[in-house]
This record gives sequence, structure tokens and C-alpha cells, in this order.
Amino acid sequence: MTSPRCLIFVPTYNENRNVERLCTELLALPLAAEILFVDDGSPDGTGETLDRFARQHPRISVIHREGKLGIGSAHQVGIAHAYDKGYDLLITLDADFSHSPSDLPRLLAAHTAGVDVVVGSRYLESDSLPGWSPQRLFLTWFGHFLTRVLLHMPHDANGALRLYDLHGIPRELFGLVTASAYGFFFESLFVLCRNGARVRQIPIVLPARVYGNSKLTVRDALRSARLLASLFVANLVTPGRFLRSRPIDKLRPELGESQGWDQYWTEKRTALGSLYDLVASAYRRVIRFNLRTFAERSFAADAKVLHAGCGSGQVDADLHGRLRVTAVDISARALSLYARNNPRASRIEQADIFDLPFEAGTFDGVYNLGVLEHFDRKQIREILGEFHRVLKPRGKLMVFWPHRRGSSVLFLGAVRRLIGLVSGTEPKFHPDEISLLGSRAEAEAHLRDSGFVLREYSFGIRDLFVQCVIVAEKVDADPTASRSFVFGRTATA
Ligand SMILES: Nc1nc2c(ncn2[C@@H]2O[C@H](COP(=O)(O)OP(=O)(O)OP(=O)(O)O)[C@@H](O)[C@H]2O)c(=O)[nH]1
Ligand SMILES: [Mg+2]
Repeated sequence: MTSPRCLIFVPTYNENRNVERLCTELLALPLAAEILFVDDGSPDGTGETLDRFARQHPRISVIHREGKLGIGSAHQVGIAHAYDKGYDLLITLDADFSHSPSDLPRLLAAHTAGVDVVVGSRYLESDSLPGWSPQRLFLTWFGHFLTRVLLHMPHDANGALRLYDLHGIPRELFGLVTASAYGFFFESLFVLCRNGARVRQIPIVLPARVYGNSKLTVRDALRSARLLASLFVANLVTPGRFLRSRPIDKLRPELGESQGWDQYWTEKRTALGSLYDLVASAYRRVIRFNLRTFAERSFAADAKVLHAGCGSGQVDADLHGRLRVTAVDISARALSLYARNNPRASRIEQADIFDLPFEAGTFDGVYNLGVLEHFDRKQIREILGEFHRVLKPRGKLMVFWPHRRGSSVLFLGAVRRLIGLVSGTEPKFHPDEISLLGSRAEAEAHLRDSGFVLREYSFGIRDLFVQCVIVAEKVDADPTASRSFVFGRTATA
């Protein structure tokens, strides 16, 4: 068996007094690894020193960047390079000798079958942080405490001494990491762990740097704290955001502008938007249960069902074990969220619910949640007509439709007016809801227009009086035939 190809990566910024010795020690290790530096235009001449070494030693190479772009973004460059060049393993470390090159063989030895990441940890043994100032010690311990409690990672998530098994880790996972500065370390380990990476730790001793200055500023620490808080909230509200996406089966760019829905599905960054998301996520737990209950009652096991207007699909996850779900939406952005939240969906494709790309009689069932209220009566009739067409005879339609006097409508309306009074402008939490449902009779009228009969209507405590749940059945072959029949009877009456 050939031994794995290994790349050692080191980011540098003003490390001129360290890199010479570092290169010497790395080259002397009993490893046939290549060594890559990413230097961000260090004013102290680090880049030139490294270039000199690279000329003398073919195993060393240097990437120069224009200015100080951040330690996290430097690591991303190293990672991309390692994947691009087909390395099997990537080892990363700091240049300031807080990570000892002599630890690298131990890091490699800890990489056994089934291990995706090996992390050097300062917290496995006592006295691992000699020579550190009390402030730095406190900051380090506090950071570790927060990543353990808020992100549920028992590891030393803030260190750079790591080994990545590039075959075990899908490259796209690093694309989910957003931090360009020090937050990169805990964010990347968090994303890897959320996607099932197996992490092993080895104890390391991490002495304070001898030469040069720390590049960690108060601003960096605050940025990390903000990122940590936002990861914590996002993990509660939209946990699927951190998961590797399943590919979308078909995109239709010819559908063009998504009528503003792409913008709606772009992650909200405002404080108010986050608050709305937090409330919505609590409610989703209720709706998820309700959806599962009604879906079990309405659709037979293994039924082929269409989720028409699937959005981000945060409540769909329980359905995929029992049903074969095809999910469609006009917004490509929504579909990428759906794909992350629902890796087990049968099919995900971009489509217009007014013009579904499926043959007549394709599905046993059709469902959606919070879609129809955004359209006017004529449009609802067209949409239901399409659902009717793609359903098999006696196929079921299940719709979650917010009620005009639903608790969330009343609550959000009051919040909006209150904020409007205080700030002068009323915020908009979601696209306009022009056709909220008022009664069972209204639901029946909409359905009758399109060739369905109502089988079940529910509005109650089970979902805290938010949405009506309607289950209907396709009763005739063609809604236009149904209408002429009704008119005919009226004419003869
Ligand atoms: N390319 C690049 N490297 C950086 C940047 N910021 C820091 N580094 C390097 O990243 C490694 C870690 O940085 P340090 O300043 O030692 O950060 P630290 O280890 O958290 O802090 P101290 O050990 O207290 O100095 C070192 O090799 C730095 O030279 C950057 O913006 N770009
Ligand atoms: Mg350091």
C-alpha cells in the first residue's frame, strides 16, 4: 500500500523570526509531507524569507496574498489547495511554535481508520498552557467553556493544530464555514461534527509564543463571540443550515425571477428577523407534529406525494421515512434550504405551481403549508386545478391554510402595529397574505370550484389556532367537467 500524501499548512503574518526555524524543523521530521505557507503580505519580510526557503527546498511552497485577510480565510486557501492537488491528509498548525512540529508524528499516529479529524487539545492534561498571561488563560478557558456549552462540542475547538482526512470529509462542508478570522476554528469543527465527522483528540502542551506578537485583537474576540452567539441561535432555529446539502434534481433557470421569493428565503440577518425566526421555530415544533399526524391519516404508506410550494421544508423531515416526497418550489434559494433540511426527499426540483412539470395522474397525494393565502381567488383556482390534474383519481389534497382570525395572524398584526407606532414604519415579516381562510364554507367553495370534495376540516387547539387543515379528495376527472355539471343543474333547476 502506498503511504498517504500529506500536506502541512501554516498561515503566517509577521512571523519572520519564527519561520526559518520552523521550516528547518518541519523538513527534519520523518515525514515525506509537502509544506505550504500562506503569507498575507507580512510587512516584516516573512514572505521573502519563505520564498528563499521555497527556492532551496522543493517540498516548500508559498502562496502570497495582498494584505491581512484573516487566519480563517488563510486556512480555507490551504484546505482548497489540499483538495485541488489531491492530497489525502492535511495537517495545519501555527507558525509561532505554540504548536510543536514534534507533535506531528503523534497527530498522524492518532489518525486511524474511521477517524476524520484529529485535534490537538489543551484540555486533556493539566499544565498544558505554560507561560500564558492570566488574561489570555481566562480568554482561552472561557472560549472553550462557551463552545462546549453552546455548541455541544467537548473538543478543543479553538486550536489550529489539526489533521483532516480529506477522503473522509466532503469538500463542500468547508463551504458552509463563513468565518474569515479566528471563529473559523470552532465554526469548522462545529460544521464537521454536525455532519457526522469522527473527531479524535490528542493532548498537547501549548507554550506561549516566544517571538513576535499575537495577531488576536479585542475586535477578533468580539467577532468570535458574535459568531458563536449566531451559531447557537441558528442551530436552534434552522439546524439544517449546517448540513451538507443533497443535490437538487432539477433547476429550471428559464423560470426566471422567482417573484421575490428568493429574497424571502435568503437568511435574515436583522435582529427583528432573527426574533421572528426564533418564534417561528418554536411554532414549527407544533406544526411538525400536526403535519405528521394528518399526513399519516391522509396518505397511505409509501404513497407518492407532491409537496407543492415546499419552501425550506423545515417541518417535512419526519415524512420521508413513510412517504415518497417530490418537493417543488419556484425559488432556487428555497430549494437549496429544502435539500439541506430534507436529504431523504425522493426528488427536489424547481417548478411553478401554476404549471407543474408532471403528467396527469402522477401523484397519490399533494400537500402544502402556508402557500395558498398568498394568491387571489382566481389564482387559487388555477393552482388547485393543477393539483387536480397531477393527482390520481381519488388522490388526496392536504392544505395547511392560515385562518383569518388565527392566533399568529392576530399576534403578528399586533406586533407590527406596535412597532409601527414606535418607529413610524410597520415591519414586514413575510409576503402579503391576501387570501386568509375564514370558514369551512369558504374552504368548500374553493375546493368545489376545482373538482375536490372536502373530507376533513380542522381548526383548533392542536396547532394553537394558527392554521386550518383541509383534507380533500379528487372526485372527478376534470374540474371543468365538474363546473359544467354544476351549471347544467343550475340551468335546469
Ligand atoms: N495568513 C495569515 N496568517 C495569520 C493571520 N492572522 C494570524 N495568522 C497566523 O496564524 C497563526 C496564529 O496566529 P497567532 O497570532 O499566533 O494567534 P494565536 O495563536 O491565537 O495568539 P498568540 O499565540 O497569543 O499569538 C500564526 O502563524 C499567525 O502568523 C492572517 O490574517 N493571515
Ligand atoms: Mg499563537
